[in-house]
Amino acid sequence: MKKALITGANGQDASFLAELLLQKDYKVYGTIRRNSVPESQTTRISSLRDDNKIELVYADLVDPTSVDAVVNKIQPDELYHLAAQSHVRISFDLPNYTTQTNAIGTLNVLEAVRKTNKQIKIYNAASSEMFGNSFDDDLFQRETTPMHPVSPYGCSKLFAYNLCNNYKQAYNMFISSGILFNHESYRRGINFVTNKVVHDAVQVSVGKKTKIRLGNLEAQRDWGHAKDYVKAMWLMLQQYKPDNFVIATGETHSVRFLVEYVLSKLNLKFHECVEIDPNLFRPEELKYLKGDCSFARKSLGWKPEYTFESMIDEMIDYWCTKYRS
Ligand code: G4F
Repeated sequence: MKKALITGANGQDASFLAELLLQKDYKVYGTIRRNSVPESQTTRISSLRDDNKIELVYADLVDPTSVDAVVNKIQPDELYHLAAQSHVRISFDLPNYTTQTNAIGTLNVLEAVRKTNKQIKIYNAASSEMFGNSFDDDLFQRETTPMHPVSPYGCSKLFAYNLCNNYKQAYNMFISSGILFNHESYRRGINFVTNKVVHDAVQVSVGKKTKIRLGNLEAQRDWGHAKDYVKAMWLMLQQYKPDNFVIATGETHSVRFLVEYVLSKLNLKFHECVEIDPNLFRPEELKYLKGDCSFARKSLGWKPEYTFESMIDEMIDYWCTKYRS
């Protein structure tokens, strides 16, 4: 039985990945941090936890002794490094914490593996936020597009990405980074724009709320489904040699389009319920993302199954079931 260790076990991606790995008969371990409200700490994996399908261990990325201890104790075949401070807007409020967690935290993971067993295969969660406002002449971002991040989050992820490339070469380690574009689902935190719009719009439709407060509506994103994207993570670690892969849909939509789509599905009027809140704008904004995942399609045989519409429709159904029953 293969052993997988997932850092950041309660995240959206970790929950889908754990389910996938369990279907594939892995023994799955996940790290969680100490939290003053433990009862909300494992909400996304509560069913896996209740059935003892996932084993949780305490570790904090910024505490290297804890990371070393966990890697040493579990000796996984595959390590999926997903834990991060993943909110871009919040990274401007918590730049030091974001950098410590995402950049130095990744260093701590790499060092733990290097010292324990260099045969452990590592998946590193990189991000399209690393590109910043940079794209190729054909308006796509791909593995070779220059990276000029525009947020503390993006900078921290680029540090981690470069470090992974360095450790791969210097120590001959198996480290693959997935440059994942935005990926969503009903399990997304409701302070990310897709789930916020759907959640709040459903609340407006049932009279629990009157307004949806939003920031920049003109930003464009390439939104895919997290369930599709965790399949790509697993495929990356089944290859003969490590590499870095853009994972995206190749379609882009503005936040405005997302809002209009959701409101039309719920028969709500834009001018009646959307309010712009200047506090939700970022000091610097990444304006446009559209990923070319040809390399992943060709070498991993990966492609997204969900469309933008089927993903958002699933999210609408989820929140309608919750609030209308
Ligand atoms: O949903 P978002 O917060 O996602 P963002 O910033 O693109 O980052 C996500 O994707 C990255 C991949 O590129 C990940 F690495 C990262 O961890 C995260 O998962 O915002 C999307 C867009 C932005 O342009 C933002 O300015 O929506 C705009 N927006 C407008 N109003 C809003 C809001 N974003 C949020 N979170 N909340 C708003 O009210």
